[in-house]
Amino acid sequence: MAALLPDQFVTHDYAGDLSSDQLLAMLESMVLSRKLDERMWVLNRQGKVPFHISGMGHEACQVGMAFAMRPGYDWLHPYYRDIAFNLALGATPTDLMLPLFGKAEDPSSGGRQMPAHFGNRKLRIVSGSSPVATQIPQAAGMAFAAKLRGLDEVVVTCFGEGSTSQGDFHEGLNWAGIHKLAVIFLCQNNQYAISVPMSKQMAVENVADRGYAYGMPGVIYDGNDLLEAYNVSAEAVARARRGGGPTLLEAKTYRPVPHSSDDDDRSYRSREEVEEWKHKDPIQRFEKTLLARGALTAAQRDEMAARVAASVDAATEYSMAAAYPKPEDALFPVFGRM
Ligand SMILES: Cc1ncc(C[n+]2csc(CCOP(=O)(O)OP(=O)(O)O)c2C)c(N)n1
Repeated sequence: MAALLPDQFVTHDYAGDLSSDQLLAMLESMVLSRKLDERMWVLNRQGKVPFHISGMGHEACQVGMAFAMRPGYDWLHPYYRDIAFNLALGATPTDLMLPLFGKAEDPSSGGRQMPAHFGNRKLRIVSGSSPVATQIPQAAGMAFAAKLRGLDEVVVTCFGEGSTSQGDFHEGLNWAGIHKLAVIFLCQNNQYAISVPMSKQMAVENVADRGYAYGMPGVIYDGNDLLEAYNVSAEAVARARRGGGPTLLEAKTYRPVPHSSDDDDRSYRSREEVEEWKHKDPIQRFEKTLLARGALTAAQRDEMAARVAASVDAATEYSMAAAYPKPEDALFPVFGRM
C-alpha cells in the first residue's frame, strides 16, 4: 500500500471551522517563532550564545499540529527544531531564550540542558536527550501508560527523516502499532540529516511509506502549507482520541538555513536549491492567503510585527540579565536528595 495523501485521509474540513482569531493566532505563532529564531542566530554571531539550531522553514507543520492539540492536556516529545511548536502550545519567548544562555530560570532544566532540548512541565512538553530518535519510543511508552490508565490524552512526537534510520524509530512505531496507541509520529522531512540527503538514508521514496508495515496510516502532506498541516493534524488527533490508534505523518519541508550555527551548508547543497525553497516560505504563503481572504489587513500585520518585535526584545533583555544557576546546585535535581 502506498502512503496516503491528505485528501485520502481527511474526512472533514477542520480548517474551515477555524475562527478568524484562531487564524491570526496561528500566523502570530509562526511570525514570533521566526523573529525569535533570527534573534538567536544574531546572538550566536555576536558571540553571546555558544550554539543555535533553527526551526526556520518548519513553522507551518509545527503550528498546524499544535493548534490541533489540547495544550497542557496532550503531550509533546519535541525535537530541536520545534520552536514554533513550543510557542504555539503556550511557551513564552523568554522560556525559550533562557536555556540559550544557560540561565537558572530555564523551564526545561534550570540551565542544565543544551539549548533546544525544550521542556515545560506545565505545558506537558517533555525534555529530550541529545541522541536523535530517543523521544520516539518514549512517546510510545507514554501513550501506552495513558491507555493503561484509561485516559484520552494524545501524545505527539517530532523528528527529522534522518532520525528514522535509528532503531528507536522502528521500535517506537512497532509498539504503537501493536497496542493501537494514541500517539502521532510527526516527521518533519527537510530532506537532509546535516549533510546526508534522504536518498542515502532510506531505500523508499517516503518516510510515510513505512506506516503500513507498522499497522498505521502514513500520510504525506505539504509541510509549508499551514491549512493542510492543520487538517491532517486534526484528523490524526481525532483518530487517536477516539481510540483509532497511531498515525505516521510526513510533512515535506525544507530548512533554508544551515543545520546549526556550527555548520556550513555550502559544502553539500547548491545556492539555487536553497533560493528555490525560500520562495515556498510557509509564513509568507499563509500571510498572502489571509490577506487575499480579507482575514488580515496590512494594519493588523504591522501591529503584529511590532508586538512580536517587542516581545523578542524583552525576552532577550530579560534572559541576558537573568542569573546563572548556583554552582552548589549543580547535582540537584540530577541526583535525588535523601
Ligand atoms: C544517535 C545520534 N547520531 C547522530 C547524532 C548527530 N546528529 C545530530 S542532529 C543529526 C541530524 C538528524 O537529521 P534529521 O533527523 O533529518 O533532522 P533534521 O536536523 O534534518 O531536522 C545528527 C546526525 C545524534 N545527535 N544522535
